[in-house]
Amino acid sequence: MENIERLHREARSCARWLQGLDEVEIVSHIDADGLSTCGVLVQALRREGIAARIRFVRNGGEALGGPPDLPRVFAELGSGRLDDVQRLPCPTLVVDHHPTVGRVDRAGPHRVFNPRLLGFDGTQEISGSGTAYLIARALDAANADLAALAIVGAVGDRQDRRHGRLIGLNRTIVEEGSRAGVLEARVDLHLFGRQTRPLIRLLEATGLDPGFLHDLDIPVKNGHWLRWGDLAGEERMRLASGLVQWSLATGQGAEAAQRLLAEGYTLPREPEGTPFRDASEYASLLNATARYGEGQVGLDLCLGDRDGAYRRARTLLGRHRKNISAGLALVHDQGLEERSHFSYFCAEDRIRDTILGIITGMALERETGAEKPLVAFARAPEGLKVSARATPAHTQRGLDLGPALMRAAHAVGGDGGGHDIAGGATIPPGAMEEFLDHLDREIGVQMAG
Ligand SMILES: [Mn+2]
Repeated sequence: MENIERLHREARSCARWLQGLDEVEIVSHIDADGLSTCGVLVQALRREGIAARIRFVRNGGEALGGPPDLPRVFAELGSGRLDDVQRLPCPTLVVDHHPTVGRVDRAGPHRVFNPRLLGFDGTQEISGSGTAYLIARALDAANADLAALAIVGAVGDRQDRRHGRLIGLNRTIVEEGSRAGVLEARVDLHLFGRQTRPLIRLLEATGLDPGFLHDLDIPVKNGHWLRWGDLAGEERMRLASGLVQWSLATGQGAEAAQRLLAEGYTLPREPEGTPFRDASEYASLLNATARYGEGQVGLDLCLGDRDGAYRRARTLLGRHRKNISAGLALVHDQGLEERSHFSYFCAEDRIRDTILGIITGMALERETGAEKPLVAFARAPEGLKVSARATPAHTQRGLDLGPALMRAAHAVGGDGGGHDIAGGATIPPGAMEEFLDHLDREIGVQMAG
């Protein structure tokens, strides 16, 4: 049962816990949501005069290391290893939305703030950054401006995808951000790059050529290549309905057509024509930083640097995009292997482990038509990295990737977990075949039940 009053009470209690400190160490996860979580926390803490040291980590295991001389805040991780976290000699606060493993110790010096523990859906309704935002708001109502960054994290976690809009606690954050003048939500063409990409590039993602725009009498150039935001309202309507009709006419189904139109989130205080103005593009820019070992660049963006950090991030984004298309090409050329309940591929060292999840998600849509969940492997410093992605249709048939990955990983001496539609694991280098057997059995049991 969702318990909103208790959630806010716990947020206030965490706020008081933080207010009693002079300095904390924040260990931050390295995806867009992790960085946004960290960004919300750092800004809220600075406004309270609390200093924050930051460490970027790849997983919960790394977050457990480090010197225990400061109270430690876990930003968007830690839930999967509560017993280990609560054994640390320093006081800790876990701010997270991932499924919890282990018991919450309410007597000791440790705090766990995770909306899942109060019945909220951490996969669809609230992200790590949204969870951090609840604490920021409890610290000071003036922190409502941080709603914009909270929504960047939610969109980074693709929490808007299942319903075509953000729902639940995220919806409340959108409303608070709108009232604070930092967010606008409106139904829009759902193609990536609305703020920054020329229309003809935007269309490439659908497989259409520029002739399509010509047929609809949509201008593509006016001194410079026109972007979506440059079109008049009536032209946008014409293009959007043209795309929906095309989608239906080519037999992609009503669902695909509907996906073309979805709610988008604009950050009106950010400069036009920059990725910061669109939550989805902003999240992508963040992903291009910390996943390549440059977490500080991403955090600086979250803290408002639109100068040096932005220049660096643009270079990183170029590389990130190349890596993603190379990764997708690899999956396409190599093809997928089949198990009873999922497809899989092993990239060895040809896909960087930190972007394996992104590529797996995109390949799921492109390669399989999403008939089965997709599992991917790549070499990582600590073993073999596993990423798995599924669709809402799979979860409706009983699939829950997080627990399946955790059990299969534990069976081969690794560790894993995650959400129902997205999860990961790390296993010993030689354990792939054995892991595949376990995972097939686990998912088979879920889908049968
Ligand atoms: Mn997240």
